[in-house]
Amino acid sequence: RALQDALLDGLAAGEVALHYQPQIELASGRLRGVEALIRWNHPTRGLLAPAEFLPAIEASTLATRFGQWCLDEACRQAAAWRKAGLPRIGVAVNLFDAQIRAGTLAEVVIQALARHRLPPEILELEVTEMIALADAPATLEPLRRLRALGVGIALDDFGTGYASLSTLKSFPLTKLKIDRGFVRDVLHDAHDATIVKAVLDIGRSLDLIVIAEGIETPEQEAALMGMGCRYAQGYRYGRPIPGELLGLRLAESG
Ligand code: G
Ligand code: G
Ligand code: MN
Ligand code: NA
Repeated sequence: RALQDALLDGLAAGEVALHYQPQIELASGRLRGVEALIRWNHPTRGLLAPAEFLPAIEASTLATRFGQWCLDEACRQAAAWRKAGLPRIGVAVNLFDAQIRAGTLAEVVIQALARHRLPPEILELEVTEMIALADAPATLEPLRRLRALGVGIALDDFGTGYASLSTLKSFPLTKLKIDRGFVRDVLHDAHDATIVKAVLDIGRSLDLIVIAEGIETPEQEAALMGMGCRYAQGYRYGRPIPGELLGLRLAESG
């Protein structure tokens, strides 16, 4: 309760922010998109990562409120980059499970896009396997509707949960994100390498984009490229940074 009150106060006081992590097209090295990641500039404790406060949001009615804020803030930032004439990139926003269960997701997303005059194609929603598993009509309908408008749908941390291949087929997906747990030891662990190859195969078969998360070294990058992976995200290409700084990087990337 205390943490939740503090979070609401922090949100009202402008202490909550989104940072943006680059997503790269490996062949060209170009910045193609960013993932928005929530941060809390706590007045006394400093910059807090999601692990320290996200559980308090997920376990409460705050999820729809913060989820809506994230969508609006990411759209505001994307519109600001566009107005500044910067190269056009996609913006991925993580969803809370509760945002989908709330039943208003499609309206919330459509309104955020309209408010900032953005085409649906620039937005991507990241969902977890837990969401994808609950393949109830109430979950699928809003995502299908958004997908039909052109919004991208990425399955986050793929491989760590229980999404079945038939779920993948019926779910309105555009992208698989290979969990960084499989990327970390891909050079030394034959099982991890096999899993990464399998995900890339599934992506090819189902016509989904596959992006590897957590790439930190040139060796990991080379291994993933050798397996046919075309997109990557990780500290090798940049940590999550504030929107103004990401804008400077976009300007340099011309
Ligand atoms: O950088 P990192 O510590 O930023 O993020 C940890 C986890 O927190 C991510 O895996 C992601 O699932 C979750 N997360 C980060 N930002 C958001 C957000 O804005 N909304 C939701 N729902 N989850 C987020
Ligand atoms: O939504 P998701 O769970 O995928 O959030 C990504 C998380 O992974 C964030 O916490 C982000 O800071 C973290 N992350 C991104 N790139 C790297 C990386 O190269 N190495 C490590 N260790 N963590 C990363
Ligand atoms: Mn994510
Ligand atoms: Na992830």
